[in-house]
Amino acid sequence: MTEKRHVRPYGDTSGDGMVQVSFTLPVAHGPRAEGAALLLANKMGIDPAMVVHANPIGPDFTFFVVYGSVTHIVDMAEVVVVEREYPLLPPGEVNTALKRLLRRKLVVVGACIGTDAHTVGIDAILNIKGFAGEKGLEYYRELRVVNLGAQVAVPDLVKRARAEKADAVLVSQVVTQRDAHILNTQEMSAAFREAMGERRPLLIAGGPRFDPRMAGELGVDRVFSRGTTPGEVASYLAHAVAQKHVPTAPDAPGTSSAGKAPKAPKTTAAKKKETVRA
Ligand code: B12
Repeated sequence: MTEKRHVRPYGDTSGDGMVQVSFTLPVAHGPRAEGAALLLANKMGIDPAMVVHANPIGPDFTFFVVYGSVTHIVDMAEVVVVEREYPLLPPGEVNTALKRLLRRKLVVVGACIGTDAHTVGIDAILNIKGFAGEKGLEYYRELRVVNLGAQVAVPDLVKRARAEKADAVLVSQVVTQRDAHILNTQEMSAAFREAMGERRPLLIAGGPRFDPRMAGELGVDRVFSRGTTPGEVASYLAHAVAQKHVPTAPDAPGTSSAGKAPKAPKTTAAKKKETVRA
């Protein structure tokens, strides 16, 4: 099917613009709170809007669900996404590629940094049991995975990554309050640059609220967002190592095979129907 150039949300009928949004206002539950919710919805371009759910959250707050027709139209020619620039490989092909390129195992160190204790996401990528029917990186014969778990301080991560001679460091950030995910990741990438310069490992950040376009802002080589599968990450690692393409001696001291940043992923004004996950 050919993609339409201009699109609006679909609710009951094609292009009717119907959307549903939820939010909380610091206003006591009641008619004034509902009026405020409708006013906000109108200002967001939802007109007409209906409050379909309003629930008090304590004495001074109200949670809303508002349904209505949004006035905006999306021009698909203006959509910018990160395109995956590498092929998705099955585990056997990732192993073969890494073995051919490195002649030793690729070392991956993973952690949740800062105060973040949400380990389910990074475990989904690293643990052998994996995610969405795919085995995690621990399953890959040519990967050695060190999972440091939750609430790892950046200096400890850098120290451990150096001790393990990490080729790639994978950090997870789930909590986004006060932009903690951004600030923690920037602190991490700056610390690796300061400690290791050009010999730093490949830096990969992941979490549900990251946008794959944020790699430059975060100072990392690649960003993975919600729904990422281990196979996508393993394929990226193989690709990044191939980009560097310099085979190293087995376990040579201080070698960091994937350390050089690969080219930033291409962004493109979308010819695609939806954002392609990194
Ligand atoms: C489980 C959970 C917890 C558990 C965590 C247990 C654990 N060991 O992980 C517990 C109960 C400890 C917890 C605590 C808290 N939580 Co909590 N938690 C959740 C919950 C329900 C699910 C998260 C999850 O496991 N998702 C499943 C995994 C598989 O998905 P994922 O993390 O997105 O990971 C995928 C991708 O993002 C990606 N990915 C993630 N990391 C990485 C890393 C790399 C390198 C790569 C490549 C990919 C990648 O790959 C994964 C697979 O696709 C979410 C709500 C929700 N439904 O998402 C809230 C949520 C994340 N928690 C939240 C909050 C606020 C908290 C607390 C602050 C609550 C409190 N007041 O105490 C504390 C914080 C504790 C701390 N210090 O971090 C908020 C965060 C809000 C925000 N904007 O920051 C959420 C969104 C709930 C909410 N709606 O309010 N939480």
